[in-house]
Amino acid sequence: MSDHDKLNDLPSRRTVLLGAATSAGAIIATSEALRASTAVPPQAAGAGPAGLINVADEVTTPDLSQLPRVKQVLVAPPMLPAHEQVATDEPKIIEVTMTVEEKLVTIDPDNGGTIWAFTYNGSLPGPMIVCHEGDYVELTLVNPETNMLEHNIDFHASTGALGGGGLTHVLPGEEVVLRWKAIKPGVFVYHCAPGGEMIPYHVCHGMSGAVMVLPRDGLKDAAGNPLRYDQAVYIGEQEFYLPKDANGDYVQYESAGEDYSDSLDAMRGLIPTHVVFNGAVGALTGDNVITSAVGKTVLIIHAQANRDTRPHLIGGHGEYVWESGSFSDAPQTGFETWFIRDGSAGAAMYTFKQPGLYAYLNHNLIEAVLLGATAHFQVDGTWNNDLMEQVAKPRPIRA
Ligand SMILES: [Cu+2]
Repeated sequence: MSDHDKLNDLPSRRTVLLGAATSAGAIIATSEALRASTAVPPQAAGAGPAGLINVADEVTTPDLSQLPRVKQVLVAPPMLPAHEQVATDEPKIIEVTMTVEEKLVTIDPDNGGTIWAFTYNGSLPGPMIVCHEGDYVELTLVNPETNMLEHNIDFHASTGALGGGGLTHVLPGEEVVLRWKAIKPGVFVYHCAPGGEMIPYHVCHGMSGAVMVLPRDGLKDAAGNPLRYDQAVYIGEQEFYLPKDANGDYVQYESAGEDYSDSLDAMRGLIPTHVVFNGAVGALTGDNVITSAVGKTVLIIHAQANRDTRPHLIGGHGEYVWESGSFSDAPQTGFETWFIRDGSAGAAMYTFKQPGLYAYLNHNLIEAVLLGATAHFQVDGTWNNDLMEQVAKPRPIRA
């Protein structure tokens, strides 16, 4: 099929959204499947929780009118929003806004790999939300009229209603407001989950992010001693399955959703073309290197919504690791490589002891080196020969 034919075969946005039966591409078929499979009305929030399947008739409504409200300004990874490690006040309602942007993103600058990504606030992955246990997160999720597809959000940090997925379906031109209480401290994934095949399609187009729920009194080791960080870094690992043409070149598409059928075919093979940190090969290396210094303690939050990964800091260690992401549990210590299960986030803390370049990567080295899952830390400081010294430079072998 030529590009021209492809375009002519694309359904209009309205028919896509309504799932109308037309001559149609795969998106329409899936949109219909979506409506049938989710069994959750898109406007559930407007009708109240009772509009959902299997929700109790009786609703307990708390009085939150006395709680302070704070707007959290979200930022793109690897940054985190400004936050306190130890809460200095009582629980509050944290207001955040995320706008869905469907946008053409370059995943692989060297080889022409692009994707019409689905993003929260335009970044891959979506921005991190930070709160404390007992706070409420109140999200306004905006799906602008200019978008093509329906989206929602499933917060693994939340409790009930498909993680909010059942209450947050928004069509282009709609917004929805969801509030959930952070009762579980830890780091967690969030992701889009519109239903059926659209779930992996959206997640594998970048639509995931992370939440950090800190204990009110901050992080602690197994003995209860405080653990504090000087800097926090948010690594969102995502894998992509970019369709290729008969020549092995990445296919370029004209609009969001046009790659639907090709993408599902590529995903069924379970072999990603790219495994990257923060949206692109090289997003955290070279000019984008993360800087630190000897003596600084860094907390690295690593999220992966769809695939297992094995973070490793070359030249350093996971001194404290919350491998499951739960801050209810004491961190384990002394990891060489740790494991992040798909659909979860974990956190590791390390204090730099030696200057130089550190690679932080997925220690499946094929994924790190050939597919992109590598970040770099450039650490300033004074070299300590007690820890390591090149005793003799490379020289001819002596007899
Ligand atoms: Cu989505």
